[in-house]
Amino acid sequence: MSDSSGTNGYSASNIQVLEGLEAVRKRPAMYIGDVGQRGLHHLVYEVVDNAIDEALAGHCDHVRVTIRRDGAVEVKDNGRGIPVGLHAGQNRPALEVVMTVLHAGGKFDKDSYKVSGGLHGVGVSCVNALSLWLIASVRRDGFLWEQRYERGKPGELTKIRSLQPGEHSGTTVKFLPDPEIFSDRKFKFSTLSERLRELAYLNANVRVELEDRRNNEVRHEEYQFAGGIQDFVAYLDEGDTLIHDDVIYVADEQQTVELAMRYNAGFRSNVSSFVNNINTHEGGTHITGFRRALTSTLKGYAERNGLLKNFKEDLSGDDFREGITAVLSVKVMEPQFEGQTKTKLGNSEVQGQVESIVREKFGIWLEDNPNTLKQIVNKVILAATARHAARKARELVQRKNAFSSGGLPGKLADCASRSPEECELYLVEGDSAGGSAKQARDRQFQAILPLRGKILNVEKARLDRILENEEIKNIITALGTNLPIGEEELNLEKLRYHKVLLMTDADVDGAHIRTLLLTFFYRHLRTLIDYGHVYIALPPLYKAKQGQHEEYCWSDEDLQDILSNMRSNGGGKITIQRYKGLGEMNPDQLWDTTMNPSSRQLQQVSVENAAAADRIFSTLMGDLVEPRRRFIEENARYATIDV
Ligand code: 0RA
Repeated sequence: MSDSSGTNGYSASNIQVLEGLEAVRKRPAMYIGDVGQRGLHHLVYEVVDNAIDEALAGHCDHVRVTIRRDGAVEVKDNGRGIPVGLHAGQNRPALEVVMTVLHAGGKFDKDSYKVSGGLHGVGVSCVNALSLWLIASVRRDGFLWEQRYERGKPGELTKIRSLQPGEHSGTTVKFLPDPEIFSDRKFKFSTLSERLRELAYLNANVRVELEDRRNNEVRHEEYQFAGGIQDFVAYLDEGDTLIHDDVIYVADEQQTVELAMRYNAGFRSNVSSFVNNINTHEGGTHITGFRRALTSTLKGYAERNGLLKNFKEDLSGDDFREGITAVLSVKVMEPQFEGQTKTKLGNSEVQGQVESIVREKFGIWLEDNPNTLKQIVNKVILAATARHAARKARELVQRKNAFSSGGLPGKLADCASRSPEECELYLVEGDSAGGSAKQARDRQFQAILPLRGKILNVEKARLDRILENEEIKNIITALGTNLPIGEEELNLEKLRYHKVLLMTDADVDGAHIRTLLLTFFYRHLRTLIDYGHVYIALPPLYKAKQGQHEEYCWSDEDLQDILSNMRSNGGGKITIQRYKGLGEMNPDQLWDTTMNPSSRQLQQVSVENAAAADRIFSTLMGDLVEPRRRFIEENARYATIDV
C-alpha cells in the first residue's frame, strides 16, 4: 500500500483492499488453482501453512483441524497469535490487514521461510475472500479477540474476554467456503489427512490433529513424529523388502537441508522432495544436487573399496537410485518455483548447497557402515545389468515390429483418423468384450485393443521382464511411444491417441485388472497420466426398466433415486438388471453407456498426491501380504482410492 499517512489513509487503502478481494472473487482460479475439489482443499492448506510457519519459527507445536457439522473448517494453533494492535501504516488492526490484504501475511516476519510461489503463500486473505464467513480468534496479550468477516469484508475487532490462567496464546481461523464460488463444498477426510500427515513428518514433533464431526461417529486422527522425515521414509517403504535396517539421515546443523533414505530390494526409485514444506513434484535444483551427491559419493566409496573391480559396464545415475525411498526437505529463503505446475525449484545456488552437505554427511555415514555400502553397491550393479538387458529386449521388440505390417499389434482394431488429438484407444478386458467394443465403436476415431486375462504385475518385475510380456508390448506398440528406460523421457509427441481409456468389468476381477493397468501406467508411463491422457471408462452397474422406459445407473444411490422416481410415476412393473461384465451388454448398449462421448461416464486419472499414490501401489501390488490386508481393512470403510 502506498498511501500510508494522513486522514485519507484509511479510506484509500480500504478501497484498494476491497478491490483486491474482489479480484480474488472474480478470478478465484488464478489464486487457488481451481474452484473444484483441489481448490476447496487448498483453502485449508493455506490456513494450516500459516500455523506451520509459526511452528517453523519455533513458536507453535500443536495444530488442530476440525471439520465441523455445518461443513465449516476450523484451524487452531498454539502460536503467538496474529498481532491485534494497530498496523503502523494502515490505521487498522494488524489482524485485519493479514486477513484482507493480499500477500500481507509474510510481511511481518522478514526472516522466516514464508512459503511463496506456486499456489501456496497466496495468503489467508484469499481464503477470507472466498468464504461466506470467516471468524478469526486470537489469544494474545491476555485477551481473547475476535473478528468476523463476510466474503472478506471485516466486522469490528472485539475483545471477548480475558484469557484464563494457563490459557495458551494462539490463533483460530474458522471459515465456510462460499457457495457462490464452490459448487462442491464437501471436504474429504482422506485428502486432508494425507497433507496433514505429510506436514507432521516434515515438521518433527509438531502435533497435528484432524477431527471430522460431520457424522454421528466422530472421526479423529493425530500425527506426531519424533523422527520426522526418517519416520516418513519408514512409512513410505512399509512392506518393502529392505536392503538395510536403519534409515539414513543427513542434515546440516540448521536443518536447512534434510535427507532421509533407505534402499529396498524393489526396482523403483521413490524420491519425494519438499521446499519449505511444499511438495516439489517436478524436482529442481535441490534434486539435482541430491542425485549428483548420491552418485558420486557411492561411486567414490565403491571404487576406493574395490567393489567395482569385476564390473566393466557403465553405471548410470539411475542405477544408484533403484530401490531407493528418499525424502529430501530443504528450506529456501526466496524460492523460485518453475515448471508446468510451479513445483520445480529454480534457485541455482541450492544445487551446490545440497550437493556438498549430502556428499560430506553421507560419506561419513558410509565410512561407519561398510556392510551397507557393499549391499547398496551390489544392488546398483544388478540395476545396471538389468538396464542393459532391458535395452536389448526393447531393441528386439522394435526390430520385430519393423518387419510386421505397419508395426501395429495384430489384435488392435485401429481407427481411421490419424489425428492423435481426436483419437481414442480403448484397452478392453477380455476378447469377448473386445469383440463387442469393436462392433459398438465409432471406427473413425475409436480404436480397440483387447487384453487377454490379467496383465503382468509390474510392481514385481524388472523392466527387462516387463518387456517380454505380450500384452504390455501390444499396449506400447499401439500407443506409439517408447517405454522409457533409466533416465529416458517418454516421447509424448509420438503418442497416437490423446485419450487412453481403461475399460474393465464392474466387478472384483475388473477392478484388479484396472489396478494392474494403472500400476503399469503410473510406474512406466507416468507422463501420460501427468498430461491427462489416461481415463477410466465407467460401465453402468444397473439398468432399471419400466415398460418401454429404461435408465442406466452408475451407483447404488443412482439406482435408489431412479427406482423411487419410477415408483412415484406409477407405470407398472420395474425390472432391474445388474451388469457384472461388459459382455452382458449388446454393442448398442455398450455404445450408449460406455463409449458414446456424449453419454458415457469417464474418470480422468490424476495423481494428486504422488507419495500417497506410490504407497498405495506398493501396498496393493507389492510383496508382503500383511500390509496389504491391513490397508484393505483400514480403508474398506472409508476409502475409495483415487489415483
Ligand atoms: C505475524 C506476526 C506474528 C504472528 C503471526 C503473523 C502469526 C500468523 C498466523 C497465522 C496462523 N497462525 C498464526 N500465528 C501467528 C507475531 C509477531 C510477534 O508476536 O512478535
